Amino acid sequence: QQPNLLSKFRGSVLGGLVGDCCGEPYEGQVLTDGDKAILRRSLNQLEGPYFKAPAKKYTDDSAMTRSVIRCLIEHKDINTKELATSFVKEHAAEPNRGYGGAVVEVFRKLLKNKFTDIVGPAQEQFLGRGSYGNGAAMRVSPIGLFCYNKPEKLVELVKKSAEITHSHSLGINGAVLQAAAVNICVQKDPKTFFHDEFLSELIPKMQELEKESEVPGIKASGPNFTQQLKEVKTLLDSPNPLSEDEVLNALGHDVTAIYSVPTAIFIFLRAQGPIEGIQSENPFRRTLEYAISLGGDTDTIASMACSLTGALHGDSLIPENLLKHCEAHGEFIELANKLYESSI
Ligand code: R7I
Ligand code: MG
Ligand code: MG
Ligand code: MG
Repeated sequence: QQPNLLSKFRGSVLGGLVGDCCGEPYEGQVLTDGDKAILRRSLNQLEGPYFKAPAKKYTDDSAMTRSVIRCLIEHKDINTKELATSFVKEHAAEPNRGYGGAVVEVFRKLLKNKFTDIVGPAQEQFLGRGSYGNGAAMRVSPIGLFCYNKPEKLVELVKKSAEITHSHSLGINGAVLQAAAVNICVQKDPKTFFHDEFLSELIPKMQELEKESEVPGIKASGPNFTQQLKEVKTLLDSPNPLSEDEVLNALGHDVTAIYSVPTAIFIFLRAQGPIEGIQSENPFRRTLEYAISLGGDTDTIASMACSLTGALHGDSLIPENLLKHCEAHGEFIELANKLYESSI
């Protein structure tokens, strides 16, 4: 039967955690065939009979996602001052979670201005253009869940959550894209799920959004999310087997939002069917293994992709023992339950 709503919330939140924890050791790498074989064996082991091992550590992706979830639980809204304070506190307590290279400067300035100006520091990043990193997108999936019955609030809540660290339109719109994708997944029945239908809901939303963020009179240079989603569709509809190079040339896999969020969506969609070279029958496992095997920003891309598969299928596809190997999994189960309570 259709996974219930609570299961979808848990699937998405825990999927995000598992992707982050399992992707972390590979962040920034390009995987050889040998590395991929090791990855497969390691995931098989983690999914198999439970054994004692040091927990797989989460990174900034999950630390910041947790702050977003707590804020939604407490305020049923994004309170930017509280969320900014929570980001800064988390970072101060555990600065070595792998935060983005530039975002720590925002935290420093927020502390210095004592949270009197929440958005100014982000606006000063990169010579006043703002960051187009994927940091706003990597933490935003819970907003897609929270808005399952109030989709009209999604863009506003995402923008408020993003602007604390990211003011570049690509950084913000990438976050809207990830949240909107989660939001659609929550509504869908996995048994009748088709990528065409999913993309034909998502593409017009991004088209509308990107029209708004165009600066009048100035033609946007460089790709936008609408174009990248069309690339996703072209790749998925290709009659020929896809090479990794084709995927990476079209979509990328780096720490920028434009070259990682569409990639995560592509991985999620492709993993709904069999993928050459990946043996699992489980779409969640295929999402996780495929995301990491593509290399690059593996913790973030796996986290975003797995939170989509989790939102579609619910938590029943997440291997129980694999989850148990992830740091703070119990806490994230509780947070998912409470987020569900506060959303309905
Ligand atoms: O976006 P952000 O929080 O980083 C998230 C990434 C994820 O992969 C996490 O797992 C973690 O590893 O970091 O942090 P930012 O520092 O704002 O952006 C990340 C990086 O994107 C920056 O350090 C830059 O390398 C790049 N970047 C830019 N480069 C040039 N010009 C972002 N914006 C710009 C830019 O405007
Ligand atoms: Mg990280
Ligand atoms: Mg970051
Ligand atoms: Mg990352």
